[in-house]
Amino acid sequence: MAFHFQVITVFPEMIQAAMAAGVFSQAQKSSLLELSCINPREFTTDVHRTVDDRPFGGGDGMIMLPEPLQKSIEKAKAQQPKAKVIYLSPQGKPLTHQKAQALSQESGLVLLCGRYGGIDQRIINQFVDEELSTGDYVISGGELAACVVMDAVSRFVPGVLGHKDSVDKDSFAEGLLEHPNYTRPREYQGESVPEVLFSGHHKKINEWKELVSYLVTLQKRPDLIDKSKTQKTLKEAYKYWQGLSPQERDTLGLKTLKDEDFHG
Ligand code: 9D3
Repeated sequence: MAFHFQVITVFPEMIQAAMAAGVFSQAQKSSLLELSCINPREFTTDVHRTVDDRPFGGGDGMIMLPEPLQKSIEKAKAQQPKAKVIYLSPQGKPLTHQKAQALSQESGLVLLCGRYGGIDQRIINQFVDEELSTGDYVISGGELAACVVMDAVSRFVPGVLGHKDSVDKDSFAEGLLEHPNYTRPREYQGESVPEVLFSGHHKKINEWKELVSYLVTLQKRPDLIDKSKTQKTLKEAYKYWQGLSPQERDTLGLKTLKDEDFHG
């Protein structure tokens, strides 16, 4: 059975457009994934098809009415009784690699998108299993966040990624950022591809990738170093970095790594 994403949104065309390219779209065609949208406007009865109203007590922004949302959730649940209901909101926990992987173990998800100033709290209380955010910044609604969740989760659904692109090798699986990559030509604008990559010595190449990953992470996201369970020690990375020329450091993208970064 395909993993079924059901998105509740007043902008279904935004969802369909965003998911119409790349691996997600291919996986839909091969029936590994299913995507459907439910528009709360279907469940309005007035001529204006109203889905929102002013907040009680005043304040900026309109709030989405509970009834069209409840009916949308009930329609989704009628198709997938066991699916988790996730509300995309700035108040949610930020999505992580671990969370995306855990959600891929479900049989499907109902993703509820708010617009305007959010939704009536009673819908969250009565129907939402989990609240998720994409990060600590404001976007205009839940739709782009739902697309981010679907993209990240679907990568863990068996068969969605070709065997050539494995999720286990993704940088966040290891807790570190990825090493730099190079393709032809071997020399470009005065910069040469690191010699080790031509050695054909796969053990050596993998050790190099791990070391450079560690250094890139130390430079760009030192906060990740503490959380990662990498075997590579700070000392080993420092020794390797000290042996590099300024040109070699530039080519590895390590321009701004400083001696102090190893001692903090
Ligand atoms: C008007 C005051 N805003 C307080 C922060 C309320 C507000 C409600 C709804 C602000 C933005 C939104 C729309 N954003 C989302 O629905 C959203 C979101 C986000 O803004 N940031 C990160 N992740 C997400 S997931 C959904």
